[in-house]
Amino acid sequence: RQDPAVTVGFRMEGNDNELDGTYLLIWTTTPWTLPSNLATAVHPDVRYVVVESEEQEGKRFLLAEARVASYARELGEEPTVVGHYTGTELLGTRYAPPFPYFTGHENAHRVLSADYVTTEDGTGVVHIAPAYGEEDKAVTDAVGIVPVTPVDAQGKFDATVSDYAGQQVFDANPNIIKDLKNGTGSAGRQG
Ligand code: VAL
Repeated sequence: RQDPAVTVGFRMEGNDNELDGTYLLIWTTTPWTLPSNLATAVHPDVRYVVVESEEQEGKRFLLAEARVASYARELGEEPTVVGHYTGTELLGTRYAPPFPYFTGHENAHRVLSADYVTTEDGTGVVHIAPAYGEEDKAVTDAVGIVPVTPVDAQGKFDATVSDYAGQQVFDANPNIIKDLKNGTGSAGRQG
């Protein structure tokens, strides 16, 4: 079965700088891994921008400069660029996870560096769930983040992920997408 791709904004906070309140845009083809998010990754040499979007009620979003045009439908044809960063400048930035199940997990929910991040698709920012991706795990191992594994041997969420407990991950996908859309973080895009 195929997973639907989705773009989601993670709210940056706790940085005491101008990035707080901006939504870090990630793109993933496995929405069911979002409850297990423990980090995000950028490429150190990629150029990122913060854009302010009238289409999104003046909210600010961070993504690779090279990917802004691909999001014209959601962010507008020419969203106002309010900040420029290299990936390196973003390293260590904190954000709130998309779901609250693993809030406070040690060393988690920061922007990390990964050389495999590209600007070929998505946003140039990778959602990291180490239990469900080999490359993801290498990145979190390097900074001492212990993976979380809230899916049982039958492919169902366990009680840790209370809202979807007992749901098969592929059945949970549409529910997760719907819940993220109702929150403030989503850029409201599928595909
Ligand atoms: N990093 C992958 C993704 O963005 C998974 C394995 C979490 O879909």
